[in-house]
This record gives sequence, C-alpha cells and structure tokens, in this order.
Amino acid sequence: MQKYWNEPAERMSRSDIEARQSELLVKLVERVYNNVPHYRAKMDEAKLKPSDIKSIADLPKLPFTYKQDLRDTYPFGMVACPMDDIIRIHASSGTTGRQTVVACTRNDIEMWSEIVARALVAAGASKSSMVQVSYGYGLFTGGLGAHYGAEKLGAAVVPTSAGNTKRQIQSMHDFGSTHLCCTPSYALYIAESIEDMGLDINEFKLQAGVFGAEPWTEEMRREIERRLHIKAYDIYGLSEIIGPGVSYECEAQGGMHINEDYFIPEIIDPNTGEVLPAGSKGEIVFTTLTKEGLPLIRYRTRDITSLNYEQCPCGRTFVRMNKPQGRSDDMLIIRGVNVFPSQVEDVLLKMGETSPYYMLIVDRVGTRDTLEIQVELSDSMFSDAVKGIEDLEKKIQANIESTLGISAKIKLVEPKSIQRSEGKAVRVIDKRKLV
Ligand code: DLL
Repeated sequence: MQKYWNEPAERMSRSDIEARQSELLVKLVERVYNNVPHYRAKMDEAKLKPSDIKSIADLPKLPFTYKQDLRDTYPFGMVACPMDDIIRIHASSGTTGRQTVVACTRNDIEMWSEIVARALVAAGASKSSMVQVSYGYGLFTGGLGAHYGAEKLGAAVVPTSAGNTKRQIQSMHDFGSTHLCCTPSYALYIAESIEDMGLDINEFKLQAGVFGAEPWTEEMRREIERRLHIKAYDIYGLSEIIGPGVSYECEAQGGMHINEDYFIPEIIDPNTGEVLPAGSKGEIVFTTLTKEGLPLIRYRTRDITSLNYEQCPCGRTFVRMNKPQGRSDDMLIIRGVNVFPSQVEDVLLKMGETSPYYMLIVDRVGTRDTLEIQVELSDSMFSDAVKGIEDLEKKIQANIESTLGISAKIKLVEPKSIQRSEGKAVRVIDKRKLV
C-alpha cells in the first residue's frame, strides 16, 4: 500500500521546512505589501517595511488578520492578483454576519488538490480507491476540495454531495465505494440510515472515511468506526486558508499533520495575542505561504488547539495539531463556566446508554443562565419504564456536573426527534442571543 502521496515533502527535515518557510515568507510579505492596500496600510501603521521581515523569526512582528478584515473588504478587496487569474470563488457562511469570500488561482487549486491527495493517501486511499464525496458541493469548500484531491490521486470519484441519504447509501453499496468523505455527524447519520434500511454493513466495501469540518470527539470516532466497520480519519481546514486539507490525520490517528510547506501555524493567547511556547493550548493562527488569490498573514482562526512536535510513528515530519476542541466563538459561557458542546458529546458517548444525538438549550431566567440538555433515547431504552428513564436522567446530570462543573437539566427525548445533519451539525440553541 502506498504510504505517502509526496514523500519528499511530507518527510522534509525541520531545518528544510524552516528554510522554505523563511524564503517564502519574505516573498509573501513583499507581494502583499505591493498588491493589497489593506496589508500596506496595516504594515505602515505598525511602522514595518517588507525588508524588516527576513525569516520566520520575524513573523510575530506582523499584524494579525481577522475575519472582520475580509468582511470590511468584501467581496474581493484583499485579492492579491489580477481578477483575470482567479478561476474559483468559495465562501464561508459562518454563523453570524456577512459571508466571507475567497478566490483561488489555478496554482492555488493545484496546491489544494495536492494537500487533499496527501490526506486521502494517509487514510489508506490509492489510485484504485473509489471515493464518495458526501460533503456539500457549492460555495462550501468540502465537496469540491475533496473532489479535486481524489481526482489528483487518480481514484474514482463518486460526487454524491450531501443529502438524498437513502439514494447515496444505495450508490455506496452498489458501486462499492471504499472511502467516504463527509462531516462526522453525517457519517453517523449514514450509519443509522443503513441500519434503518435493513442493509448489512458487511455487504459494503467501505474501508475508511475522511471526516472534518466540525469538532468531533474520540468517542464519536469509535462510534463511527464501530457502526460503519471502517477507520475514521480527521481532516481540518477553513475556507479562508484554502478549505479541507490544511492538516490531516495519518494511520497513527494521533493529531493532524499540518502541511507546513504551505502554511505556518502559530499558537497564541487569544486574549493578548502573545505567541505561546510549544505544546501550549491556545488559538491557532495560520500564514499561507504560496497562496496567490487570497494570501493571509497571521489569520486568526478562533480554533482552540495545541501543537505536537514529537516524531510521529508514521514518519511524516510535519507538526501535528490536536483535535480542535471548538471555536472560541462557539464556546458557551454559562453562569461563568466555559462550556464546549463537544464536552457534552464526550460524556454521553462514554456512558454509552443513549443515542449520540443531543441539543443544548441555553436560556436566561431573570439574571440566571439555564442549561437544558436534550438527549435522544436509543430505541431499546425508549421502551423501558419511566423509572429507568428518570434514573438515567439523574446519572447523566451527575456526569455532566462532574465533567463540566455546571448543573444542567437533562431531558431525554424520543428516538429520532433531534434533527439529523447532512453538513455541519447544529448542537446549540442559545436563546440568550435571540433577545
Ligand atoms: O469546514 C473546510 C473543511 C471542509 C474542513 C471539509 C474539513 C473537511 P469552513 O466552512 O470555513 O471550512 O469552516 C472552518 O470549521 O475554523 C473549524 O472551526 C471547523 N473545522 C474544520 N475542520 C475541523 C475538524 C471547512 N477536523 C471551521 N475538527 C474551522 C474541528 C473543524 N473543527
């Protein structure tokens, strides 16, 4: 089996990585200073000239770039090349505010296909694989990103996009798809639908899945692996940087290798902006080294994670980022306690007594925040006596309280009553924000 897609790149020495990054950073800063008024203004304000940036050691001198900068220059104000060289537009809807638009040149698309091909090979795919792309196609980068990577690899692509779940399961079964690309929550919904359709998972040829676009826990990975009889790999990315493939998991399944030949990661304190020492947890910030359409310098992702520079058993030398726990702007602050929805998922899946579907409903009564967690019962539990249900609610409540440090009202709800997702799952209704 092919182990790497691009061994010279994926196993570059640390000194070669840093030399390449320094060389490209110098050129990047020069290019954006000359071509993008926004960057020129920001650098002038910080009294920086391109010649002040001589290597990656100078990176912390440069100002951060925020999502708001992209909104302020909407739609194409930060494009760094002639619009004639742009061959693709994508956008990220985000949860609030105006969508952010990104524009790619042919070289950008080529780089993106390359990094997704690396991710697919790391997940065991090859030219002989059949890759079903069940991320949504369109302005969202998931569908087309996975599609181009799989084509570059030379695999056969089944471009089902998200949705039409029964029909896509039929295609997966009849065509013999070996790899599935979609969000982890959709993978779980597909598993559930296969069971509901009365199909036998052993009659499928599925071997592995490459799942991302939303936070998911180790427990969720095990659940997907168990129900679909596959290996489930994580993939990370964001539209502004390029889309899926910024980092990818290998057979060690212990963090995602960042494609450091194209992106420089930094971990910073989200409040002070200070760069944190290796291994610390904080907000991950990326600088794109080769992007032509929309190069970004020190882009604030809001994703909270840490970096691991230890040698990976797979032989890749790129640093690994741990699973992002959630975004700093998705983090709920309930009665002063920081809560990530993924922590609730962790508790439920560890207990294994309910389905993995849940919804957090946050509200405010007077001046007090309230948290209700609706958890869907599994079919077998649903037929149980009321007493059993009350006991289970109490047990979940106690586990949530000891893990999250906050008390919550638990409400067990009927099987299949919580909305399933075909893309990124929505797991929070924050009524406090609605008023
Ligand atoms: O979600 C790109 C993507 C598509 C990645 C398909 C992976 C697979 P956006 O819609 O711009 O782009 O959303 C980016 O999603 O900042 C993270 O908060 C979150 N995210 C993406 N991948 C992961 C992951 C795509 N593996 C935002 N784990 C990012 C946790 C993830 N969160």
